[in-house]
Amino acid sequence: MSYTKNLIADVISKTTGETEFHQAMTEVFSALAPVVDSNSRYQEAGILPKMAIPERSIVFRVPWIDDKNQVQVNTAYRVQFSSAIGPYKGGIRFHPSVNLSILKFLGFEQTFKNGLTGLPIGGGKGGADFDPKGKTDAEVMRFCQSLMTELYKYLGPDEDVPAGDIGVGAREVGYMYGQYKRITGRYESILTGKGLTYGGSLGRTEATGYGLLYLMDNILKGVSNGLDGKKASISGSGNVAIFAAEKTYQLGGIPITMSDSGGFVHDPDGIDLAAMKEIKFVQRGRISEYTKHRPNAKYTEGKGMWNVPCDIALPCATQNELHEADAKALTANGCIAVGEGANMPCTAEAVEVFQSNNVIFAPGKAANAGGVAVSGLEMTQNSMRLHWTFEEVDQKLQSIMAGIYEKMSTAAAEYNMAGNFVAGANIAGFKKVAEAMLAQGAV
Ligand code: NDP
Ligand code: 2IT
Repeated sequence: MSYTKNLIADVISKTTGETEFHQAMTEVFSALAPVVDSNSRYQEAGILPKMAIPERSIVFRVPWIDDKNQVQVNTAYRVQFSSAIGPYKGGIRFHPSVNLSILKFLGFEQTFKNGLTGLPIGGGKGGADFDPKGKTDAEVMRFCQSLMTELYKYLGPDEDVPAGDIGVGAREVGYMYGQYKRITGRYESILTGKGLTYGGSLGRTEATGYGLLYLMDNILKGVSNGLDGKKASISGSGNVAIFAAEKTYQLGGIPITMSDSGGFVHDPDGIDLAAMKEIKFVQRGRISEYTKHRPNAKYTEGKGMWNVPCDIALPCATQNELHEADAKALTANGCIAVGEGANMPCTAEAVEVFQSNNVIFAPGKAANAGGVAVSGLEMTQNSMRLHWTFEEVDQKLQSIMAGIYEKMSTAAAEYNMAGNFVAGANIAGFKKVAEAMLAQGAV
């Protein structure tokens, strides 16, 4: 067996049950085979075996009191994966499905993603199996405060800087930031995605969705007239999905579907974003309510969204939401490009279908890197104690996404895999982190 195949088998055997982590690690290490086979330095210094284990994982309980004065308790985690190129950086997720495997997969991906941005940020991820759905603001606040009462020990502007992810947005970041400040008495950049009144960056809210579309536009300009007139199917209706839809319109495309965990809407005239923002950001409601605003749109409960014909597919909800059968349906219906707004939304089998049918495929670690990139820019502004305009941030985001396109294209071509952005993104992200690890000493 080859070096990477052996290593993948070894990691899997030592991390039983961590299926999401196995999936992410197998994809990356498989893509790296030509790099490590042709460069003995990486093998000699044990770079890959080290990358497969987080520098540190913290697991802790979060007790809190609900509105009925009952004690509740959740499990929370912070996986500090890699500090090779900067302080640990990556979001916090609140979702009942959260476990160590999911956070290890996310922290592992984040390490290479952050490497691709060109910014000095390491990789990490955290979260809790807390379900914010149906909780009052006061309950969410008490949960966030209790979580930070433990987590603050491990954070610092030069140590670990979390941000939002599924179930964590401006409200939660605000409550966590307030508690950190209350405990430590320090006003410092230990979270990004902060509110604009207390150190947040303009453009961070929009950054992941906007960045995704900047990257897709860059790619599509090489093969057609960019996004102009293209119908986009977008899953999810959270932070990433809504701003992906907004930038789709701005670049001349038409978003026609969106979803949540209950079902999806298909609006052939184009999604009404004002209505969607009202339902999701103001009312924190369900997507089924959308047809009250748009009688011509159709709501379908459950799955099946990827059967709607579209030109480009942008999965922006969660991991493993787009399966082999979905990929076959999209391909049969003429979809020409897929961009992962979420982290690992396409299964390995789905990716294989896209690649073998020459559907352009932009993997999450490149396509959704705009969010963490602007988080990096928020850290920079906090250090400088100044504030850039929206236009300045957006300009930097565009050039970072153009840089990612360039890096993944060049790396793929270097290993005779031109157009394979999975290989290109993994190789380019890996080299950045691996070279830093080598330079800092073998052990
Ligand atoms: P939000 O919580 O704002 O939105 C998540 C959306 O996905 C909601 O519509 C939610 O529906 C849906 N969803 C979540 N879990 C599931 C599930 N198990 N099954 C079906 N639908 C689900 O999160 P974000 O938009 O911030 O994150 C979306 C994805 O993008 C995640 O993969 C995240 O890791 C990734 N990402 C986020 C970045 C950011 O800056 N926020 C940066 C880079 C990547 P419902 O409300 O019904 O649960
Ligand atoms: O997956 C991701 O890149 C994020 N959730 C954003 C992380 C960040 O630190 O902004």
